[in-house]
Amino acid sequence: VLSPQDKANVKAVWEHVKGHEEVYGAEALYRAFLCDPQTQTYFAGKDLSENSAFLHSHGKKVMCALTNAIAHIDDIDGCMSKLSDKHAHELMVDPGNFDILAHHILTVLAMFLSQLLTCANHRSVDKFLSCVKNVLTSKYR
Ligand code: ZNH
Repeated sequence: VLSPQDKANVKAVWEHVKGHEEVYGAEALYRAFLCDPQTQTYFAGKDLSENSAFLHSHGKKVMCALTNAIAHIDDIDGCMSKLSDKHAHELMVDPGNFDILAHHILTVLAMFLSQLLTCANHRSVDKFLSCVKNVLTSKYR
């Protein structure tokens, strides 16, 4: 559960992510696909090479979904409900992959926003990404 302080920390960090969703998202996906090749299996037929159009468009979608979740941080469940259906019933992504992607998103935040990613902020964003994972994997049977 996110404390009021966690929510404030996540929002403070995300003020600096807004507007950069595409670049940060593409970098996080690129790293996930490179370091953890099993994540590629869900993207058969897509161009996953560095800076590909797909990495940019999909990275933007994923990060903008997080921006939206942070705008509705008291109702992450509600605002990600449709996305949760899609991941559970259509995409069927193994839940372990969410931890992998979260790790690479945090790495990218550390790269681009170094001083802002204090221990406290890192921990709060980590908790937030784990809430998102719980929502996106909650409808699995
Ligand atoms: Zn996911 C899709 C988000 C994780 C896989 N995604 C997607 C989208 C979004 C997202 C927004 C779009 C939708 C529509 O269009 O309708 N994701 C997300 C988030 C997360 C995720 C936020 C966390 C953080 N995913 C994930 C993972 C994986 C995935 C981990 C694996 C690895 N997704 C996916 C796929 C898809 C998606 C496969 C589809 C793509 C295409 O285009 O086809």
